[in-house]
Amino acid sequence: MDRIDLRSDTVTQPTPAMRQAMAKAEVGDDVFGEDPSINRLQEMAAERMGKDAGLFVPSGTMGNLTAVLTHCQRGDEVIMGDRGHTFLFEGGGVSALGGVLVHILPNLADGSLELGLLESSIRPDDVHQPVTKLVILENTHNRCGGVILSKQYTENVGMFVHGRNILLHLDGARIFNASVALGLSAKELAGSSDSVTFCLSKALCAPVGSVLCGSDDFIRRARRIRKMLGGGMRQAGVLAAAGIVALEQMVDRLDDDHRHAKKLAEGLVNIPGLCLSFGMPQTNMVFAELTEKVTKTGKLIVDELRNENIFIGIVGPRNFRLVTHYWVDDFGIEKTIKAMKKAVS
Ligand code: TLP
Repeated sequence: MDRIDLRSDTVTQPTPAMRQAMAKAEVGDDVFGEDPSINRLQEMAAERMGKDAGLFVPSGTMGNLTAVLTHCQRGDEVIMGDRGHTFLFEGGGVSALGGVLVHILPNLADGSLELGLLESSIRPDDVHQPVTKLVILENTHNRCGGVILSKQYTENVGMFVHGRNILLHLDGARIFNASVALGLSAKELAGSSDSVTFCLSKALCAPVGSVLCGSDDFIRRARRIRKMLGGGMRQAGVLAAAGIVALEQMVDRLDDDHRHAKKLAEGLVNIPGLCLSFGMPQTNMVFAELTEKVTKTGKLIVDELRNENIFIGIVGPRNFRLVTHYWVDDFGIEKTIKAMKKAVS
């Protein structure tokens, strides 16, 4: 029986085209800057993001950490959302490894940070206080429901911070989901950021890797930080080769994942005992929770589904996350809805 794995789009396996490209990849020593496949991927990535240059990193976490450590000195402060991935799920790396203070603001339901609050959070030029150096936004916003930040909002924040000598980093792990859903290029969505990370190994199906993009000077400095973090890889062109296929073949099809997420949400919302935590999905994530009437725990429901070879994420005692991706088809969605109905009722 085929497994249906909706825990995350990080579970995606490389496609046959990726495996072929990996087998044939031309490689070199990337610490010397001599891996042709990595160089090509970095150029493609920079072009897609509208930046001068790109840097291949093993993970989204390392991409964000490298960005923060490149932009900030020890003792500087970075403002980010309280539901942001960098705050919740990156092991506190920016503080532990970079000595950077984290200043959190509440994420609004649409994933944004309120501009008035941002304004009042910026530190005055005062020797007692840390220097506000950077703001981080996330698009799509994972823990706000896979919601999309608009081009206009990101541009507004960019203008706002640049007018105050502050930089903007965009965690665009799933920026292509936002781009496809809005019908805008990733470049348009990342335009006002000083740096952007996007992931190849989520819905784009590559096995490993993210790319950090920014100005030539930023990437030159980021390369040194990546090396310091142990992320300088050697013949990693075998990985970049899959990333190139990801960019060439896997972006336009993300609409299918979004359609599947809607179908899944429509099915789940009709099950008595379940409701959607953040309304109908905008991209590939469905968050659902048990209503008070249900006596079973979330864990029990997850275990019952697992017995049917269906894997879903648990993100709270009664809260679930289901993420659609290339390896889940219409049949998988229908089967998941049926199994949920059985488990919840
Ligand atoms: N997110 C993972 C988990 O860590 C929660 C997931 O399953 O969604 N930024 C965002 C917005 C992310 O969602 C993730 C991964 C990352 C960065 C980190 O990427 P990796 O896992 O490559 O370090």
